[in-house]
Amino acid sequence: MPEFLSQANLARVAREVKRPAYDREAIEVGIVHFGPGAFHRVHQAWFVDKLLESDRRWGICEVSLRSTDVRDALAPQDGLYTLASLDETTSFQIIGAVKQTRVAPENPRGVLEQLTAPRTRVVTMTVTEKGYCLGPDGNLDLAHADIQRDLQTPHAPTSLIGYLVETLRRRRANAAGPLTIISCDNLVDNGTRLSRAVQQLAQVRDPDLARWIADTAAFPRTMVDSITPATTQDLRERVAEVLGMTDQWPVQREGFVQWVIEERSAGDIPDWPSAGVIVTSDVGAYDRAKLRLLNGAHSSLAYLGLLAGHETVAEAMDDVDLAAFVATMMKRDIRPTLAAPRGLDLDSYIQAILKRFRNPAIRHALAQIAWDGSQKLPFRLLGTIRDNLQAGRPIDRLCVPIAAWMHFVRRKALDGEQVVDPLARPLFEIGRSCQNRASTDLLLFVALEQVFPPALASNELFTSALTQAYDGLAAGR
Ligand code: CS2
Repeated sequence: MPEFLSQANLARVAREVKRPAYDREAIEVGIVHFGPGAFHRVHQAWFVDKLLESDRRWGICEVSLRSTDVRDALAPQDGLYTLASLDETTSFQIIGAVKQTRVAPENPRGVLEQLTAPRTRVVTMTVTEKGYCLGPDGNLDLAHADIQRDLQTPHAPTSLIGYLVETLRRRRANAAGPLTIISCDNLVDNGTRLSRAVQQLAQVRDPDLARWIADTAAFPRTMVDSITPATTQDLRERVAEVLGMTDQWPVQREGFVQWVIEERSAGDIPDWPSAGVIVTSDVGAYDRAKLRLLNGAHSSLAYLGLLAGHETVAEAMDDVDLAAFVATMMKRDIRPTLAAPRGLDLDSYIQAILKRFRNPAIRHALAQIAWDGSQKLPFRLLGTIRDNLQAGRPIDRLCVPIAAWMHFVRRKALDGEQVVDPLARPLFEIGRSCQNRASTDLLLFVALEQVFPPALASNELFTSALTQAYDGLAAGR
């Protein structure tokens, strides 16, 4: 029988692997996190692991809104897992910050109990763009099926927003103390959007509650960054060898990791800077620079790279023409839309990102980045296109990855496959109707109001640049 990673086996883990430098028994839960995916576990949980070395009040209770997978993997391991940092140097570390993982549909009461406990003072989340149930105008989509359900049974919520509103209502009733609620998703102005969505649901339930939330809760904006390829069988085997025992769900990331949080809180919060988190009033500039440069380039490499037959980001970067195209787009088309955050030189930032994309120690699948294009493109590329149109700057290059996404959808449909995306169904139908010509296909795509705001969809400069890009790619193959 192979040994499993667990609290009891921790002392037997190979010496070179870093272990929690604190007494796990003494940790209290102070943070509830929604969305216990790999990104959370390599990023926020890693920062909290450091924090716990000096302050034991901030252990994490993870909440999954749907899947039982992470809980099933981590519960037998007492919440312990391995983080592999793969870069110029390689290191392995056991993270001990996760005290428990709960699955909301199985145990909604337990989740609400934890959220309303006076010791819980911070709620964080990585639920991806679609988890916020926002409509195309950035407001809460009150017609969304989950939000409708939360309006019908507000005391037994389903969605993230439903949970937050119900939590705040109960905390108010029980005088459980204020909450700082931190979105860690790649959305422009994530905290502002989250705050608005919570306000809007609360307003429908009880305007008094909405006012109280506005007065007492804090929703700082954040920028999160660390490239995190999904866990593979290879990683599991490598970790087992290094540890000398089995870890059911190790996670991996590059060496670089950054978390910037807006200086805004309600009540007690961790001493974030002591764990290496940057706390600033200037988060918007970081956020925009990262989303537009890194994520915009990532999505571009994903769709163009897949069309060219590449599998990973590093492979796409080895394609000299593709790498040059993306670098030029970053420097000439994206950079002019950005104000540099204090202390960050944008030219060096671009070079550093390109170097990170070339990291030979990780295999980051383009197919993973291609997920959820309908949700990601508005933040990553369409905002830049809008700004350039307004400023009279060219948008031709920026339309190429948008056209590549359309071809990606078309090709998948041709193979009879749906893309991974909340709009998978309509995209499949559109893809099937495509004829590989802009004159017939573009209209089908730009009619998707969730992706293309009407003002952009009807902009002639946009449609003509997109036409050229789409037909150019169609002619290419
Ligand atoms: C990637 C991001 O999967 C994706 O869409 O662009 O997850 C990216 O790796 C992170 O935002 C980097 O911080």
